[in-house]
Amino acid sequence: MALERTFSIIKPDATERNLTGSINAVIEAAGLRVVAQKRIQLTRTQAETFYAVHSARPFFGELVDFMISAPVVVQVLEGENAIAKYREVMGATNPENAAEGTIRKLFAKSVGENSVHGSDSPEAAQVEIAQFFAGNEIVG
Ligand code: RTP
Ligand code: MG
Repeated sequence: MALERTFSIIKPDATERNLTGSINAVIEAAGLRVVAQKRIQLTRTQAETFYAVHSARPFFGELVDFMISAPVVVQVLEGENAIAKYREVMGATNPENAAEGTIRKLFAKSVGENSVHGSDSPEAAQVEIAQFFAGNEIVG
């Protein structure tokens, strides 16, 4: 099976609690490789663009406020079946429903402040990676 890439964000609730390394340890233990990574402060416009698909949802304003409330770590992860594998490693959106050992079960605070984002399709991965990384910033 070919190597695949997915886009990840370590969200503000996790960076605030100094959990970047702990989350990366779970990612790496699952066989995914961090091939690009940077810590940034999202602007409101960047957060709105990133979550534009949810702009009509009642939680959109709260989501954008949360995503700009502290720095995030944006990442590209590479591995076999990386998109589906990372969704599995993240766990369910609501940590109350997340399986044991998943990042959200281990670290998430709530359905909103749930520690990580991962792309949900190859099309989304491509768009999301391109929003934050130039090709020469990704080293596989
Ligand atoms: P993500 O896009 O961040 O990887 O999360 P996801 O696919 O598991 O969940 P999605 O349905 O795409 O929702 C995006 C993010 O919006 C926040 N959310 N808040 N208050 C709420 O009911 C609610 N529902 C979703 C979460 O931060 C979720 O990850
Ligand atoms: Mg999503």
